[in-house]
Amino acid sequence: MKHSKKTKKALITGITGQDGSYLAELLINKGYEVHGVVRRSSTFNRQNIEHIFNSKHIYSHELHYGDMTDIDSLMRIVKEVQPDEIYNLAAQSHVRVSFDIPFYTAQSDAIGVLNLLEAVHKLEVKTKIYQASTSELFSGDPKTTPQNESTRFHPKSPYGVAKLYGYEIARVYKESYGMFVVNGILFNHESPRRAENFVTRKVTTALVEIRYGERERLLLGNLDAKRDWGYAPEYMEAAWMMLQQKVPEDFVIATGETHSIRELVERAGEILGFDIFWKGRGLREVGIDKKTGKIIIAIDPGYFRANEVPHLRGDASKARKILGWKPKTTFNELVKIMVDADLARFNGVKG
Ligand code: NAP
Ligand code: G4F
Repeated sequence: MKHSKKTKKALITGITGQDGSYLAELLINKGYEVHGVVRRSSTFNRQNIEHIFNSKHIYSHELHYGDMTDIDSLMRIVKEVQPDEIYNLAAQSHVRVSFDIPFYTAQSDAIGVLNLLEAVHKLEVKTKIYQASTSELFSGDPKTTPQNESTRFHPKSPYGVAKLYGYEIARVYKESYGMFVVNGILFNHESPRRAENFVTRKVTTALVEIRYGERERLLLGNLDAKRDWGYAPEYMEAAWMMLQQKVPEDFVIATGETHSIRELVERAGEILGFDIFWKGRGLREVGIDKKTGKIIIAIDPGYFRANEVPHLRGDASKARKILGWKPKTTFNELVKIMVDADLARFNGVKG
């Protein structure tokens, strides 16, 4: 890939993840030279970015081995790339898993942010930095919805607390050293590239398999939790917009709509021709397909969390006003996009 001298350079940590892959596409389309931090793993996990970097060539010039927990690697990469913009998307991003590995989550999601900020500060590289903050900073108490940039933080998980440190240390480096650092407080955003252990993708992949007789049942945790789900590529556009501002400011990015896990299951089921009704309560609740009378959803307490954020609904009016950003894809459209993609994948494999 040849690049002119004036081409802007971006460095994306977490480039192999859902958001990183969409952001890389977006920036390349805008004419950026895009670099990414990748981790070494024993099995190749670059399916989200293979089409961008042809990354089977392990020594791609744009992909740099590093880790958020290893400041030495971050200093080497920042020094070599000299980026105009850094998007810090890398994180142990699973809330439930953060209860199992709280120390590692703190290392990657809290100290990792400090490592990156300190690398940029020490190297005196003039760059703008985007920090991937989250609606998991909020308590999710229904009395505090909709949540905006002024809503009090009260995280409920090791993940949320680690991200709160990332949020605050980003602010401290901005205020102390005049660095351009912004926090994007993004509410849940999903896509066909979402990993299968997040609830949206878990539901869409499982219901497709049930529909085709490949499995009998989907086991879920808390069906009552409510989330504000948007479409991931649109949220990465917002992240880019935040770094194009003259003054660094934090923004909430959300749709303003909220839906329960139960509604998510019903909507995905409807697209696949199921007519699901619910029976029983608590751990005994089941989802039954009216047409066949079969139980296709059941509860597994293993998917419950030690502490839950029950109700998220964001207020993105600041982003609408200052960035001119607003969501385009509705909840129903999002679920349809994801079910259709899983159907295509399923039929591709089978066909
Ligand atoms: P994701 O799909 O889980 O991707 C996470 C990325 O971080 C992967 O590329 C992963 O690399 C990398 N990573 C994890 N630990 C790392 C470490 N120690 N060093 C270097 N890289 C590491 O997450 P996502 O959904 O794209 O989310 C992107 C960011 O936004 C995350 O920080 C997440 O916490 C935050 N966020 C997400 C949402 C959402 O709804 N998606 C909402 C708010 C905030 P491997 O591929 O090697 O594992
Ligand atoms: O899909 P989830 O695992 O996403 P969660 O916990 O909201 O976190 C995601 O969004 C955050 C932004 O708010 C990000 F910061 C974070 O990185 C991640 O991307 O769970 C959504 C809801 C939860 O209330 C959970 O208890 O679904 C509920 N749920 C019910 N059954 C389940 C399941 N979640 C998962 N993963 N698996 C279940 O079986």
